Amino acid sequence: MVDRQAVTTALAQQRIELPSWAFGNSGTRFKVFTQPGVPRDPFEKVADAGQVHAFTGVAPSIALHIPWDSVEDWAKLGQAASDAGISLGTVNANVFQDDDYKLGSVTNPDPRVRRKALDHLLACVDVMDQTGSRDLKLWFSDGTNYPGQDDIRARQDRLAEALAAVYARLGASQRLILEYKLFEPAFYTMDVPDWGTAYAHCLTLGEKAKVCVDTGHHAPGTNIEFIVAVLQRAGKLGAFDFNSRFYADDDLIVGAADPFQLFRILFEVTAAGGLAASSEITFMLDQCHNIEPKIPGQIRSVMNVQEATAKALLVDVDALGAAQRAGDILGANAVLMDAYNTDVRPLLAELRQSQGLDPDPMGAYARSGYAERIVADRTGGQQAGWGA
Ligand code: PSV
Ligand code: MN
Ligand code: MN
Repeated sequence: MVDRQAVTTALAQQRIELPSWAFGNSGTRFKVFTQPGVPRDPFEKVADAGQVHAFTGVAPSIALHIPWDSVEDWAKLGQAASDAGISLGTVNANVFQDDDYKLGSVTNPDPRVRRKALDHLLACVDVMDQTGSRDLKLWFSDGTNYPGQDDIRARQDRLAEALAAVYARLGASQRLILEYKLFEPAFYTMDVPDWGTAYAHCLTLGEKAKVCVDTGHHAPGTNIEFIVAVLQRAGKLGAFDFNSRFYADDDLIVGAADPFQLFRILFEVTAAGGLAASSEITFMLDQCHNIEPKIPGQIRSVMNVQEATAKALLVDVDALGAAQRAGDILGANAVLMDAYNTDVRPLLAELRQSQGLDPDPMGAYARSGYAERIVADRTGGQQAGWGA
């Protein structure tokens, strides 16, 4: 039997972190479509993220990308976040935008470029000291395009050296979260292409190093929930970058392309206690809203994660375990599918009402007038980061 009260409590405690870059203009390499009212600076991104939390109640922090979100006075940005009802979260480093990084950042054959990249990563930890952020999320665009272009093993050595230097700089409660990606921008080898490579580096580094699973960073057909289960079992699942993909790293709204996959992932997480108060998994979105409005896009994303989580929590794990032990393949599968096929929207609407929120976050935001206000107040909105 599923304990409904426990499900509601777990859902009420869920925390989803929003990416600052979701609020800025974004696009593909073909075109960035600008939208009226988008934030002109990090303060306005924080304000917009606060709206998502105000209407969903489960998105109380915003991840920053440095230098896209760099400000003179971090305390002031922290204050703006707290005024908006949220806090500053994960710091994402950026060692992929400078011309210097053509042949890589921390794995670049040129020691000068490697030093520059490492200095940026260390500067990000300085930022974390000021923002109170726990996590430094590292994604490297480093890799090669052609066989023979560089020495694969030497690049791993350079990567290990840089990671060790960053790890040594972390404070007692800070963590290094290493993100992997199969391909793009490098097309022959990425230096951190998969969870195995990320896991191996994190294992060498130590307890404070964990892996980030970006759901868009795998080959089509990859069983992501298996990766999640293995990492979580090893105590190495640090964070998610949630998004949807139809083809590659599409960064579309999470749960839009394959809600069943999202459910399967979240079932592995919840079944292994990943939603418990003691869990240290950060549930972050990593998305871009190229053509749809951004704040509603984020609200929808948060709701999609909530719905998949609710379904995952509704799995009758006792019945599932009994069926598994009995070798009842179809019975076990039916237990899982029963939960997945449950309409959890009424349950979530009730939960919101019990928290003093509108049961319909999308409608409530649309009625709030915030969208019209920012269009009137803000001119010349900022690009999310790419090409800015
Ligand atoms: C890279 O594709 C990535 O997923 C990393 O998380 C980056 O930091 C993020 O996208 C934003 O560019
Ligand atoms: Mn990502
Ligand atoms: Mn990505």
